[in-house]
Amino acid sequence: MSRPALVIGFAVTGQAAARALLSQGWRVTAVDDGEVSVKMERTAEELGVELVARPSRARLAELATRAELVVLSPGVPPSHPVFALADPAKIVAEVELAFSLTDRPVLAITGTNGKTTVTSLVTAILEASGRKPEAVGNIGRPFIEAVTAGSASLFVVEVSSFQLAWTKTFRPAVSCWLNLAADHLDWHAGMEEYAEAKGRIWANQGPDEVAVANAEDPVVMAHAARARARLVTFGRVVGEVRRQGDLLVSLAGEICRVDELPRSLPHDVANAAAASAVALSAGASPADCGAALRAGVPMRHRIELVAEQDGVFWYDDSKATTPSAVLAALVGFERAVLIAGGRSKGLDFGAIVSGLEAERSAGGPGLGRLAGVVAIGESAGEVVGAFSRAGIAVVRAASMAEAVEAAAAFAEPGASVLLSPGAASFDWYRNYGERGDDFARLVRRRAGGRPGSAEGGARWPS
Ligand code: UMA
Repeated sequence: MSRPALVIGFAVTGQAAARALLSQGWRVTAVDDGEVSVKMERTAEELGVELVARPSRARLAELATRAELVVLSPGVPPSHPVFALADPAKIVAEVELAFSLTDRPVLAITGTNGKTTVTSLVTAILEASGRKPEAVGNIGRPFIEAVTAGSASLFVVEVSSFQLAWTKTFRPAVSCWLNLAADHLDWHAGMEEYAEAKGRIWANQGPDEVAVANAEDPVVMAHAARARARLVTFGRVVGEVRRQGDLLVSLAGEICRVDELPRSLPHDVANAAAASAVALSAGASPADCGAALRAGVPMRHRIELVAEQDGVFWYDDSKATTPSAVLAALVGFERAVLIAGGRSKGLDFGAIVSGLEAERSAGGPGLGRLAGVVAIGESAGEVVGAFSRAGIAVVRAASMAEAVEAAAAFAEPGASVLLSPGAASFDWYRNYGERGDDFARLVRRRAGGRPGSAEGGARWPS
């Protein structure tokens, strides 16, 4: 008789976890608290999974008590009733289950901003070094699917705080924590709990493993001091891998010239240094790092030029779902119209204003970078409040089409329009990709179908 497992959430990860469990001989029941589509029902039926839609507490209690293993999808919040109903020893995050099923090396990347970029860069560097890595996790393909159905020789896992919060044995060969800024405060109880969750990326490592930390982030470094793994640091100007004059350097030697990177905004340099620190720790050479970093990796929805019309450049930065990511993007523009807002994650848009004010105090253009702001989505009111208090012209738009028109009205020739929402997309869209695609489609239609020069390669601000 096969042992019963319960999967919480039956979308991308839940379905992959169910497949993996079935292949290991488990009997799988899945619950989903959201809208269960016909497609989900059909998948469950094909797999032989019992799918329970929106279970009552009593039904969930029955399933949780019966199950010998409870597997969490990454998006299951700490407030989910299963935590009160199941034996904590039986609860496992998908990332941990996947880790337990492979003996191939695992490298893990977490952080508030830049995770996907660094995961992609590390993968590209390892490819340049002749390895066969696969980028998995938050970036797209569930880790659990790749370990059971892939042929990679090692995994580069982009892992969110949601997943790390529940790990007990996750012990990557190299674990990197990029940075910490406010995010997911709708999910975590506060910044401290959010940082604790991220810090778990090092919790189970020992002296044979490597902890890669951002030397310029005090919270990251405070947690790194507690790590038992060998510490490797990176930063824009401080750390073992860092910028030194015109060069990106490491203790193992010179990596490349900074002006050889496809773009060299401060956060690009930090990401390149982080990716090099991880890849060097996993056996790549400085030359491998240089080769991959010079080539860059195409990143959709991250300050991606979608069109140029009448001297105005239109950029899709839909991936920026935190105010800190918006700020990192804005400092790359001399003059921009910002389109911001969406589903709130409990974050403060005022952080963009205070970040620009701080830049002004340090001699930069600061708020002068903003030609205007268009507020969208559920948090439009918060966006209006934050920017109008700072004396910036703000208008509200009720749809993306309206937002594009409003931004065009603000934009003088030579300026850029930047969709960089600083919030989640789920108020108007299914995900940030769909939001960016809709923006790009509307912009291109307005520009008469003339694509931006980014389509054949990157064209970046400054
Ligand atoms: N669900 C429940 N109960 C809950 C919460 C969710 O039943 O309390 C159900 C939903 O109704 C839905 C399913 O669970 O049917 C969704 O599961 P999920 O939210 O874990 O999402 P997946 O589709 O499995 O996608 C996840 C990651 N999503 C999250 O972490 C929220 C994807 O990251 C990842 O690409 C995918 O696994 C493959 O590994 C996306 C993301 O938004 C990009 N990540 C967050 C971010 O980047 O900020 C962390």
